[in-house]
Amino acid sequence: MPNLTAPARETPAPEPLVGLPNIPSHTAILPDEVASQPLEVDEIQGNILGGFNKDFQTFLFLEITDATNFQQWLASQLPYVATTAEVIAFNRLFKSIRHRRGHESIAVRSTWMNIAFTFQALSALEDVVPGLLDTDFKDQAFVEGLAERSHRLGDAPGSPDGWFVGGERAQPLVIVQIASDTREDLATEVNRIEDSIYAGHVADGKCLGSGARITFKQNGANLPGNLSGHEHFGFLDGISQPGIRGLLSSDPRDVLTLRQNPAKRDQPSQNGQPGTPAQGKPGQDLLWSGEFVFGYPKQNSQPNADWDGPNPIPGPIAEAGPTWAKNGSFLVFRRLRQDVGGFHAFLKTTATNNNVLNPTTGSAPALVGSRLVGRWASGAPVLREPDQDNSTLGNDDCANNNFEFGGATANIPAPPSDPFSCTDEFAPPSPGDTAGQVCPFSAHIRKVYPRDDTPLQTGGYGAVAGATPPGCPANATLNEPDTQTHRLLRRGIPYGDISASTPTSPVDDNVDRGLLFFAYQTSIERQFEFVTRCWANNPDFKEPGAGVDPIIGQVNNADGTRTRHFQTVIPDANGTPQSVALTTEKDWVLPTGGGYFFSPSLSALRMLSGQV
Ligand code: N7H
Repeated sequence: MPNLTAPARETPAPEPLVGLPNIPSHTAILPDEVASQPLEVDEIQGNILGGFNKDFQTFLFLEITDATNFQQWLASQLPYVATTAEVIAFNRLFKSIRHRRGHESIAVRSTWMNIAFTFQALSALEDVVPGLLDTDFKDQAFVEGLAERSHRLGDAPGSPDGWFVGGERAQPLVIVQIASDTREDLATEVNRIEDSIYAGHVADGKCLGSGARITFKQNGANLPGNLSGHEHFGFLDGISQPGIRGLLSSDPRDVLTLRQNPAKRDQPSQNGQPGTPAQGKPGQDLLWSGEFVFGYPKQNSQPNADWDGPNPIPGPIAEAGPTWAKNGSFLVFRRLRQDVGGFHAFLKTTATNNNVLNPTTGSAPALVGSRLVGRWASGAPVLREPDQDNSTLGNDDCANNNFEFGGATANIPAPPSDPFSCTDEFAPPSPGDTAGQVCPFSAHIRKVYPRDDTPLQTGGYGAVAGATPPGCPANATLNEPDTQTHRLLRRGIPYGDISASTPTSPVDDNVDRGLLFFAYQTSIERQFEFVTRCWANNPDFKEPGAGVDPIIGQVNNADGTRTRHFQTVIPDANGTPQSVALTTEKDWVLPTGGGYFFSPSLSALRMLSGQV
């Protein structure tokens, strides 16, 4: 059942069944955006741009055993594959009903299915789809697969052997993603799909196998009660996502991401034209859709590119290699086990060892946690609320992402009329934090998306000479146009039972629980792998000696240990920031499965199933 008591914390969504309004959040768009073709939302699978956003999800992993039979099975499933058009229409209807009622309801509910393939699975279909891979995929990470690349990501020695799924190199894996508002509807759809795989199907009067076997089944679910929307360590997740430029139809008001930040929209541009929108929600920079879907323009990564206004110019079209990959996207999956008790124990010990006091809330371990993540458990960013958690701020999507690390971010005054426009007048302002005194350079959200950060020291990428991880830029300068080419569209969901552990009372119960990390992108090398290797695992990013990301950073030291170091900044009893060097032998986030997949368009799926 949906959480009927959960507050509607989001700004309103457009009503799907009435005409598009002539208001700023819908109209202020770039000439280039209008000129480029609308997004082919009937072609793009629904979880990519729409986002399933469902409380209950199951993932079936299939191995292709017989390509001919599999093709026919796939053909039988095509009508069930959800499109972006369907998912966005539903999400808008759901949100507008929730907004009017003030809480969630069961007025509408839906169940979705999507499907994606490893390179090896596509190779297994080549015999029945001649010429399928005549043109190479350009992304070497996708071609090699996650199991082959696991060591580059810092995974523990022995990985990926023993993983629950995806540990075998060159395994032709298919992932079927099923998502629903209720446990019951999810079970019905999963049963239907499992039956079709076990029973096969009838063609020409003959009973054929499905050509696939289920090798692994993984359930995921939104956590219950107060932890709804949070991951197992206790932090609200899914707050910050890239905004995406592009239209859903030929109507120039029909924007995919509403432009809800008047401060980044309504000021006139240099040529006197209406303002150029640079953000969706406040802090949500708008990126060209080719960063996430093939066949559309990417970001312009030139260091001096005017990427966020007044006249941003798109980069080249995102091309996967094969032309049939248009409207598809790469999907990275990592099954990440979380040691919740171990993480909480570290927060508590660190607070005790460093005499951390938190006079306002009394929870010193929670304060340490906020410095390791960059947000408080409620989602409130430490840059806007350094001393204590603030759930009003954390729950408000007009305010909880409106900050930068470099400069100050002004509060947004109440807009005159547009109901979709944001204000965050109520929240503390963000002064920025160039020196990393409030949100340390090692904090998870600063590591994985440094926003407007530039190096403090000249002459490099924040890396110590000679210590840059292989394949990462040694002498490049961190700049925002480039940063925006390393973004991820995250679609993760927790798995496993909740833990009784809290930062003040850690409990180590040895239960398998964690995050099913999913992210869409058009380059696994430049996006997921780059963020992991060059930022999260790089102890000298963004400044020498910053240390690894305390949440997901992984290291294999020359002496065979996995000891991790990171520098954080914790206010002392007087509120003065003190720099603290922290060390741990533990990984709190441990990869236990995964894969690199390609999520094809609807017409590519028809082609793969022999329908054209
Ligand atoms: Fe992270 N956490 O609970 O600490 N993440 N993450 N992540 N993460 C984010 O803004 C977490 C992981 C990103 O735009 C938040 O949605 C945990 C991987 C990115 O400001 C929290 C795990 C990778 C962002 C967590 C985990 C990333 C982000 C703040 C593993 C990529 C957006 C909430 C178990 C390689 C940053 C939010 C931005 C945010 C946590 C994994 C990347 C609380 C527990 C593997 C890009």
